Amino acid sequence: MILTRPICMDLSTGVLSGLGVEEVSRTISDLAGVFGDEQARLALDPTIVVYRVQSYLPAANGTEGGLFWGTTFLQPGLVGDEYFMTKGHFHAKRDRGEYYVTSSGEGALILMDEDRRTHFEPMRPGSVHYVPANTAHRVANTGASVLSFFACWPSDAGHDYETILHDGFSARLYCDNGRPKLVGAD
Ligand code: M6P
Ligand code: ZN
Repeated sequence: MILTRPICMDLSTGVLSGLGVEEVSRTISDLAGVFGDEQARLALDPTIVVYRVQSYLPAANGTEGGLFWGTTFLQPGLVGDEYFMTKGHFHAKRDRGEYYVTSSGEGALILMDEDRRTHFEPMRPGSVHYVPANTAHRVANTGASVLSFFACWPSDAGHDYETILHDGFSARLYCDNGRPKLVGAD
């Protein structure tokens, strides 16, 4: 028996609506240890919302074979010279991949493999990004407006934030004379 109902998505803004859509916000105060310049983070208003995630999780978390759907809305801004970005994670089940599709704005998908090799893919409306298994992923907003992107990931992937909080990515994306520059990559 099918127990789910369709939800709605505004294709231009990424906004999700309907029964079962959940939302979380990440403020400057939630992002301790994420940016390279902790003093610059502490100097900002802690209540600033850096990003919001709407998600539709029609299967129980951990279900093998199910899929989750979500939209992330990432504000433009800087912490020091580093672009506002998501926390970033590996999947707890490392062999699970994910798709990201940009709906609005400009950004960068930063990917790091398990050998700590980091690179980024520019994000623009319509760009489709495959996040392979065993790959940490985070998104930075490199533009002047909200960056929104859809994501689809397996319901048993899970989020491993601890590895990134502890070891970080091997490179950070800075604003260098108005342009993104990945610093620390091989
Ligand atoms: C995408 C998906 C979500 C993730 C969100 C924010 O929507 O990958 O699973 O939660 O981005 O990223 P993070 O959890 O790293 O803050
Ligand atoms: Zn993921």
